[in-house]
Amino acid sequence: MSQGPNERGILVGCIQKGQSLADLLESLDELALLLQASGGLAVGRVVQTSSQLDGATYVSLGKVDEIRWQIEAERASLVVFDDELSPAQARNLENMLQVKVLDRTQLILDIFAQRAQSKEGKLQVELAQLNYLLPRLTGLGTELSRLGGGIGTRGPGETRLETDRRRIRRRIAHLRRALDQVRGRRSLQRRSRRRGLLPTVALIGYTNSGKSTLLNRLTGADVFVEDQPFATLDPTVRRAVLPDNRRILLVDTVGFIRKLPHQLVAAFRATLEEVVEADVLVHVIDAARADWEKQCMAVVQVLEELGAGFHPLLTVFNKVDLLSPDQRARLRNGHPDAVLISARHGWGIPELLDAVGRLLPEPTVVAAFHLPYDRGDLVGYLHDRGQVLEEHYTNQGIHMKVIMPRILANRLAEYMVAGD
Ligand SMILES: Nc1nc2c(ncn2[C@@H]2O[C@H](COP(=O)(O)OP(=O)(O)OP(=O)(O)O)[C@@H](O)[C@H]2O)c(=O)[nH]1
Ligand SMILES: [Mg+2]
Repeated sequence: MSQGPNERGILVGCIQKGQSLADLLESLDELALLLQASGGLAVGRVVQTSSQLDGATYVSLGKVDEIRWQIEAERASLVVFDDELSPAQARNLENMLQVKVLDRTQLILDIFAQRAQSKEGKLQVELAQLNYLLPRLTGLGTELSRLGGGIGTRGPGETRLETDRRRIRRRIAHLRRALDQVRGRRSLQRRSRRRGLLPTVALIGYTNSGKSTLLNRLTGADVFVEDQPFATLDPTVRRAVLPDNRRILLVDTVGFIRKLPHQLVAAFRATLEEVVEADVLVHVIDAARADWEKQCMAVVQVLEELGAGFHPLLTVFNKVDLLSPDQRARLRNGHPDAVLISARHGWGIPELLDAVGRLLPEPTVVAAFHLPYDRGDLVGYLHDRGQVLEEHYTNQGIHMKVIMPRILANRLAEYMVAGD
């Protein structure tokens, strides 16, 4: 089977409503990187700027001719569309072009299929792939077998092509059950971590922004770092210590991307629960990219989709070693609440940790106090700063039991008595 390294692909993009040509070209640059990450090579581009789309082929018939011409000129074996194709469109295009036709979603799924390491990650990707393929199955299977394997056919791949829908449905049901089991175990693990009462900080951000580099820098971990999208798929959890000696758990997560396929957001929901359940999110931005603002918006959108839009969030501009002093000053002035760092060189790390510490919820304790009557002033203070559970006036003094921030309780250590 032609598992081509450097399978040669033609990229196709259409200007969407409200999109500029520059936006589209950026999106195609990213598509080229995705193709590269899945083992292929972008050898040509076709861009449709007019709105004369054809329902049956997505692009106009004139553009289909142009794609065919480029396939021949560049000896391409693959066409990748930047937008999601309907099952019928993919089928029509494949029949007309006689090469494999993929869309961005399938390409991302393919990369995920190659990279997933954990059992859960593998199950999630296969489930997402099958769910994506199921409606696209009629006839397509035989077409694809004829057109060979490689990009877009990995993962459940070859066996899928020969199976019928019924068997795929059975497989989907099986995957769901297996995932439920794995997830049950994971949430148990998470809960036992919770019991350790360590606050959790999740590193999130666009793919390739430097999250894993930062995790390694902060914890001395050795997480896989690479200049390519989706180096990280499975969340990694490590301990770290803040300057005030508070211990935290740091979670490295899968990177976000524009047009992140819904199937994947859904499939990775369990993994991304690490994000949703985190106490603080650290949004790592690649400040050296001209389009960091757009990447930022894509991240915020996914966060909202996950229901984590209102989490305490620290914005971190990474890779500032690649910026000029002027550019750095502009970022700093424009975003006074953000922290500028270079994960690679270790710049700005103490500031980052301080800022994280300020966002963490204050740990609270239940403390019991015995106050002599000459410190009656503290009664009001405890009512102000904590939630008073008990208050008794005795011959020896005032007994109080209060839920309050640990740091304040410690200041009154001389009046503290062993709680019950
Ligand atoms: N110049 C520079 N490069 C950096 C810095 N931080 C990370 N990089 C590089 O950026 C690339 C991506 O880094 P990763 O840490 O893998 O990024 P990530 O956000 O974990 O990426 P995914 O896991 O793919 O989402 C690597 O080539 C890093 O060496 C930095 O501060 N400065
Ligand atoms: Mg990573």
